[in-house]
Amino acid sequence: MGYRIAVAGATGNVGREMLNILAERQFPIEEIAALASRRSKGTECSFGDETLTCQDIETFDFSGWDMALFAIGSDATKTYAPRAAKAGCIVIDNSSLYRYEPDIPLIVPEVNPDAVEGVHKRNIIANPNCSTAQMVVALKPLHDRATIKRVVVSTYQSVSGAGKEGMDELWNQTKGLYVPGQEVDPSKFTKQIAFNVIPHIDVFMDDGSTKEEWKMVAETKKIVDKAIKVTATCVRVPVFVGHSEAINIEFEDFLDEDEARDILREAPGVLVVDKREDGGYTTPVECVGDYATFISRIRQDSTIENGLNLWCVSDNLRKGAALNAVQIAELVGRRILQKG
Ligand code: 11C
Repeated sequence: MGYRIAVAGATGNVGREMLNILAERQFPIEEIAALASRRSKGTECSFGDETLTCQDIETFDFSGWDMALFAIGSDATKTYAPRAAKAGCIVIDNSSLYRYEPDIPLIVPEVNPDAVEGVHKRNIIANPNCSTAQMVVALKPLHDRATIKRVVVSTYQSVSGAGKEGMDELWNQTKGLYVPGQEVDPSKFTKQIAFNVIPHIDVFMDDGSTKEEWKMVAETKKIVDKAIKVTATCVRVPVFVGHSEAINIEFEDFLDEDEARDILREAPGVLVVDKREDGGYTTPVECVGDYATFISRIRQDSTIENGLNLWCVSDNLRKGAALNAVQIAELVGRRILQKG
């Protein structure tokens, strides 16, 4: 006995990873459908040893399907998610469209699994932004022990967060810088990304922050605790996959760095790599393809009363998107549908 699962956006960076991870984790599947826009209808994609042929999402009938994992962007989601939900199919949506609506659960299974009960209201569950997902996995166990008051985070986000076009731009621009006449102007990014960093992800807000920064604030509050104050600076870096974050945390109570390390070692979804020696920490290239959120450089911040610093790295296409969506599907299976 298994589930009938659809993956919408199966030809994109995140949709492909959703199929890979469903296969890797041997999700109990009775039938699987790969969906894409009409333009990609007929495109083949891999699901374990099988090859799936993409169907047109516009004409797909969601009735009788248990869950649909969406990775198609907010505009298309607005059209198709309500249709799927109305047909009785639970939508797990990777776009930002529904994340901030009070009657839509926003879930990181290691952090707020009980929120899944809220699925009954609209049949839709939102998946958080990649930079939030990895951060809250690290924050939650520390918050449970010492109550977080404030977080100051700076991100170093890979170009795959901007999709395949972002990855192509980094690749082509880097090559082009060495070949006279083949220079590549910025198009997906606002400035040169090759050998550069850009302190701008998503649109600007009225207060001068960017939407990416705003998302980290709003989503951390919704997932972990609305009392936590967060201030973020989000930066695009010339890395293909893997987001990194330097996180400074101020607690209500004192938390010793050794105890924090022990707590994080036991925390679900976390892998601590923290040796105070050359190479004793994780970098993005080492986290690609992994499920874990890696934590390194755990140390006291002696400039405030109860402060800690840490370095947090994860595969943004996996824990930041596809893996978290599949974990939500597993949670829905265990707690709501109970068919597997
Ligand atoms: C980036 N975090 O790195 C973004 C991508 O709200 O799901 C994911 C955007 C989102 O560009």
